[in-house]
Amino acid sequence: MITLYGFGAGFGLPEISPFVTKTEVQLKMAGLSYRKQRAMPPASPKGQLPYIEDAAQSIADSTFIRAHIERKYGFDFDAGLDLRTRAQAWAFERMIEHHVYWALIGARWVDFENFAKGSAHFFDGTPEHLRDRLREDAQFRVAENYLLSGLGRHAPDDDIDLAVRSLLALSVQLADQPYLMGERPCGTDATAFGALAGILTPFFDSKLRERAEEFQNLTAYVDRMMLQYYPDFAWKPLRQAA
Ligand SMILES: N[C@@H](CCC(=O)N[C@@H](CS)C(=O)NCC(=O)O)C(=O)O
Repeated sequence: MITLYGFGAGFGLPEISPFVTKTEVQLKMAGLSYRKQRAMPPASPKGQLPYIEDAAQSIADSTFIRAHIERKYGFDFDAGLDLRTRAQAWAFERMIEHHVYWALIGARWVDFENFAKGSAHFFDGTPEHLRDRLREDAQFRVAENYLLSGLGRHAPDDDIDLAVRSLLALSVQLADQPYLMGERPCGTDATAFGALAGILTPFFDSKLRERAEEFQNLTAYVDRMMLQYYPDFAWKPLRQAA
């Protein structure tokens, strides 16, 4: 059986990491049974989560895991899509992973209040005399990556404006379809769901979340996908809880 290594539930989400969520949803889409185990990034062959173990193989990186599933289990995540639509799905995935994701990271890690209530707790189990230092180092490293992503170089709120343009592109593409590329879920739906749910979780207050909530087809999409792939999870976006 496949073992999926991820962070686990938290921050009002069934899985903290958008990339682990992508892989978990793709395992569900492919109908493969798996067990899930908590891990931290240094345990992964590429230093990031997710990674999986499948028989004697260890595979890291959500896109390589997808390729492994397609090759080994003969499951085509984009079945029914023609070549042009597959190319578009790939382009949307790159936009989500290399642009929208970094806006989410900015809101979670660079914003001090959100960091304190969220990712800072990753270090709760570390020796007390090292804890603050480890937290600071980790936040500094992520803030540096945010800068290198390009988004972190802009004036406050300009980064959000740019990210919202990508959310608009997703919203326009989704339109009133059930899934991004039409009537059936495809591989990129797992990616979009992971990132959008990560932004929309009410656990964090952010301008990014507020702006994302304005796209009603995206919020409804996340609600639908949550119900479909995590039916037992108590998803409580604020707009419903109110
Ligand atoms: N390209 C990777 C990205 C994975 C990724 O960024 N994972 C984050 C968690 S969401 C991580 O492990 N970050 C720790 C680090 O970069 O040190 C994938 O698709 O799996």
